[in-house]
Amino acid sequence: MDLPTMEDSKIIFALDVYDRDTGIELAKNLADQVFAIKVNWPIILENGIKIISELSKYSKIICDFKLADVENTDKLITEKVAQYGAWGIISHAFTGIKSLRAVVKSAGQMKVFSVVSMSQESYIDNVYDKLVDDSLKAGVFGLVAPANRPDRLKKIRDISGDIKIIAPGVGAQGGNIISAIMAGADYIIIGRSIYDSPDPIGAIKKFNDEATKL
Ligand code: O7M
Repeated sequence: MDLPTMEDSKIIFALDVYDRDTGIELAKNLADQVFAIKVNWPIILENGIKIISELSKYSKIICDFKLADVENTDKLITEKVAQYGAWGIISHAFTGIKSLRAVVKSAGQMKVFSVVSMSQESYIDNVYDKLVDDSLKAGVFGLVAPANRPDRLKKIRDISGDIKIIAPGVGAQGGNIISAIMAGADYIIIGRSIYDSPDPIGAIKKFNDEATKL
């Protein structure tokens, strides 16, 4: 089935809601304005993993489970997620190359993204270059790096070649879409500024307009 997803949008919508009906409604209405939809634990904990298959009818779904365990556990989780039709899965990188390789190997058709730096200060700030290196060696499809820390994002772009970078932190966390794209982000992850807006479609359209001005 052809998904209505807009291939030239630079927005990945972070669907951080609990409620199934709200989530489905947002996915249906926004799918043709976004590159993909990212789901995190809130909607899974409330509704179970089958919600991934339901949401996949409307858009490419990236499962942001920030895997951070030993290789066998990461493998078990990744294989399970792959059964529900997700387009992508997100892993932490700080657990090391063994775990990252296990995720890549068990992901099947899913694209793997690894977190190499966060939108708030964290202990991985000191090792982002090693995390990029391990991620590239493990063969991930893309990296997660902060849109609201453009200097950091630029450093990550500079050592990452042309691998895809998806970047959270625009809007509610203070980041700006234009500086993030200029610093090297391919896609911008946005949640609250869209789903908390009285007009989520209008909010996404504004972000799309901003992004395509460049
Ligand atoms: O726009 P927001 O702040 O409402 O949502 C941002 C989303 O990006 C939300 O789903 C977070 O879990 C996620 N995120 C961060 O905010 N910071 C990070 O460092 C990493 C992520 C993320 O997406 O990791 C994969």
